[in-house]
Amino acid sequence: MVTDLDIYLFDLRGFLKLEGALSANEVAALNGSLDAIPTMTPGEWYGYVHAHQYGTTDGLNYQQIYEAGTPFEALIDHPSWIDKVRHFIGGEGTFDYNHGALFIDENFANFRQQGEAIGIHSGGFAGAKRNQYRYLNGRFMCGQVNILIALTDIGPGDGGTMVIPGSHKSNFEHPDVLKHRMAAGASVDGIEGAEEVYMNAGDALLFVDTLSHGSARRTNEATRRVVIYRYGPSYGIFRFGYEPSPALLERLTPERRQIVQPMELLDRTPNLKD
Ligand SMILES: O=C(O)CCC(=O)C(=O)O
Repeated sequence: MVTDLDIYLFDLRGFLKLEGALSANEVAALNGSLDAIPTMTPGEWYGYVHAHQYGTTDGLNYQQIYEAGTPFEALIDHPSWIDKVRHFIGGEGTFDYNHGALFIDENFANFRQQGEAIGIHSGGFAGAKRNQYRYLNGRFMCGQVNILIALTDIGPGDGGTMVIPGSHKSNFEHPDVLKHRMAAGASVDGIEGAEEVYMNAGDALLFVDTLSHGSARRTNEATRRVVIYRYGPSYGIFRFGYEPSPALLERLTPERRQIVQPMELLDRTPNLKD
C-alpha cells in the first residue's frame, strides 16, 4: 500500500527507507541461498547466475539472482514494496502499460569488501530517459525504481549506500562529484549534501534511479551484502542481455512471470511458409 507520506517523501527526496521490509527468516534464507553458490569470479556462471563487475573496485555482483532459488523469487513481487513500485512506475491506461505494468531489467546480489565503493552517479541533470523521474498530470511515470535490500547490517564503515536527497530533480551536477569523476580512485565520502543510509539486515531502500547515489567506501573487514532489483515499465529490455531460464519461467506464479517476462515472443515455426 502507498501512503500519502510515501508519496510526499518520494517526491521530495527521491527515496523511501522501508524498515523491516524482510523478516529475519527471509534474510536468513536469502543469505543461505547465496552461501550455497560456489564462489565465482567475474565471467563465471552458476546455472543462469552470472558473476559480474561494473568496475574493478565496487565489488562482485551475482547477476540474475532471481534464478538462485525461491527466496529470491519471492522478492520479485514482495508485498513490502510491490504496490509502491507499481505506483511510482505508473503508466496505467497508457501505451506504457501494454503488457502489464512492470519489468525487472537488472537483479543482482552485490558483495562489497574492505576498500571497495561505488562512485556517486546519476542525477536529474543528466536527463536520461531510462531512469527518469516523472510526475505528470497527477500521476507518477518514473523510468526506473530500484529496491536495494540489506542482507547484512550496514553501519559506519560498512560502505553504506549514499544518496543526495532531492537530486532526482537537480539541474546541475554536484561540483564535488564532477571532481571525483575526474580523479580516479578518489573517495566518494564527504560530499556535501550526500547522506549515507544505515540499514539493518532486512531493511530496504526504494529509490528512483535518477537520484544521485553511490556508496561510501567500506573500511570495515568482512563483506557487505545487498540485493538490488531494478523495475521499469513493461516494454523494457535486460540491461546486460540476460534472459530468464525456461525452468524459472515455468515455475513462477503468473504475477511474477509477467514481471520477469511481460511479453512472450511469438513463435513463427508452426506456420512457416518459407
Ligand atoms: O551499492 C550501493 O550501495 C549503491 C548501488 C548503486 O550504486 C546502484 O544501484 O546503482
